[in-house]
Amino acid sequence: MTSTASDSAALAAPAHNDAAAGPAVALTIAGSEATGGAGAQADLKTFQELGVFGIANLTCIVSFDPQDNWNHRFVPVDQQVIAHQLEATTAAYGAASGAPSVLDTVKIGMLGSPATISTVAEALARSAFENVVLDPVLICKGQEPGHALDTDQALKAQILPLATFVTPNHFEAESLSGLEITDLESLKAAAVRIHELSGAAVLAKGGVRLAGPDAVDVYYDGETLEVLSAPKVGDVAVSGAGCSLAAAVTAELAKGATPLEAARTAKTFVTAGIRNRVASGAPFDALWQGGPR
Ligand code: PXL
Repeated sequence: MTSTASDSAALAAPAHNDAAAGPAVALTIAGSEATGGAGAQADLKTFQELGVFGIANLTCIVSFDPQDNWNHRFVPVDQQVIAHQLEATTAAYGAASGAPSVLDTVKIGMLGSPATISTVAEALARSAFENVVLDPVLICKGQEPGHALDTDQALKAQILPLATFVTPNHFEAESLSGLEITDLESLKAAAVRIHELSGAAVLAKGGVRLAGPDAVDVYYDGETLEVLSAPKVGDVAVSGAGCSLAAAVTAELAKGATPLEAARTAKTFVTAGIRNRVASGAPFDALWQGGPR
């Protein structure tokens, strides 16, 4: 089935929350991005905005360097500390607590090193998450390329097979699929290929990278292929758009939405956040998660 959805779809209210049981709960395993545009900060703001109790376990701390073209200064969190955060979170909210598990949905953002990928993969293997949303952050501006290659390979080998939903951007979709993406047809082919490789639902983002008046993304889950399209807002990517899109998918899945519903709501959420973006002294604006309000 092929269809086209526009951003006119209303944002879903957090209808899946059970008032007696409290809000849905979601975990993000992600890096801190100090200026608040991207990373765990964007994820938590998105969760809150969509009515989901958010938890962040930090993998690294990224501080842009205004003296060096805003490249990323990247500091990993100690492996033991990452493992401890995951232990605390799954003990408190997961099946390990003895109480009914309320945490069955996790988002994975920037991991940043092969060591962190192994630590997270081991923790995920011990837990039974129903929804594992992977934002396959492959490149961090300013990272040493050899190091980034190791990280890419480890992510593909150890985390991609665990994912139930993947949200690659243009560059990441080319890297994961091995295909060159120049237009909507090649974006569709890449989404299909990444599904075949991972078994996950795929939301491949063309964003501002494909020519034309619209920001076009492709959803594919093995049965349904849907093009999600919204008029472009400017030609420059906005900080936090990718993180917020994947976080919105995560929040919706945590509330019980289907993957396709989650993708549609996330697209609408991010489009509104880009329209209402926040300018700063950095050369890129940041998405405002309160945009739909
Ligand atoms: O937008 C990708 C991203 C994810 N996570 C962290 C980041 C960035 C980009 O800056 O810093 C921590």
